[in-house]
Amino acid sequence: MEEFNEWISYRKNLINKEMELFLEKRNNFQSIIYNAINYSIFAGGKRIRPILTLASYELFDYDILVPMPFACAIEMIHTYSLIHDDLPAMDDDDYRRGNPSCHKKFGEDIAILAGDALLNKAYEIIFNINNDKNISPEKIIEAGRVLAYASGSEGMIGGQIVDLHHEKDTLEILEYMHLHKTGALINASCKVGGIIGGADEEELVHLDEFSKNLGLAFQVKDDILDVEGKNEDIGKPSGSDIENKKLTYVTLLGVEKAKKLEKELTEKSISSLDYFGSNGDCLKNLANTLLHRKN
Ligand code: GRG
Repeated sequence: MEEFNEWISYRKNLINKEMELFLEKRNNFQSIIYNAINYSIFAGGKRIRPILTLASYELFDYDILVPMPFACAIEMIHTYSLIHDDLPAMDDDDYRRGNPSCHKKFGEDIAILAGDALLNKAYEIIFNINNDKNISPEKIIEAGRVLAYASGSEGMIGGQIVDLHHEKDTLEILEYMHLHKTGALINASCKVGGIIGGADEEELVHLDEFSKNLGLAFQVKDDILDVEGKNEDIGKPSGSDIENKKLTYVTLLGVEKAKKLEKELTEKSISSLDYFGSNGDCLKNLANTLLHRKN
């Protein structure tokens, strides 16, 4: 366990160092945007999506610096979505990652632009990948296409629309919403790692199955943590879903059934990795770590 925690920390530190380079502050007329971006990116965050990208790549190759630009780009897209999700026009959350949310610290105008800037930076990083990484242009385009689709109106934004503007009263619609809102980027994180690593069609199908079930399990856990998590662990007051009368797996199923569902989904996701033999062990450990996480 200790060894696996080190495995995670090593990757998390590398991701943070690379993002620092990509997001270096500028001393110019628009320096405030760099302050806001850095504030939100480095406020904390588990870095689950970029770690999934690296770990999916590691099914095929060991040099994790190769998929690193994609891993950083994915974390930037994730952070942009959190900044925008916290805005008064959306979820109206005052806290994120244990700190005042971006708009609380910098104002709504800067928060909107910080989110937009992170989204653009993500694709700038991808288009800037040069030959020293030895990734073929075809792979870069395919991975970029998968990421853009997953972040857009048929993916994460689609799920956000369902959350904001659709009646949510059944397990079916709840699952649809989360497969898109939370699941799409988790799914893309794994597929991008696989694509850059050279996965064939069948290998991508197994990664797809793994990450879809993992994404749902992740969301069920998020709902459970909203009820059972400690404020200092989850970085915001617990019970906000109930206070905001949100439909969640917990409000729909109750805590015990939600826990059972999370375990089943995690087990299902892990079984998709059997295809990769012992190469899948790190991703399996990661899925189990997420099942037991505190935030
Ligand atoms: C505004 C375009 C747009 C989309 C918003 C992802 C999303 C869509 C909103 C986030 C709302 C939310 C809290 C969803 C629950 C699951 C989730 C994505 C939690 C946050 O991800 P973590 O736990 O966060 O990986 P850290 O801070 O660790 O990176």
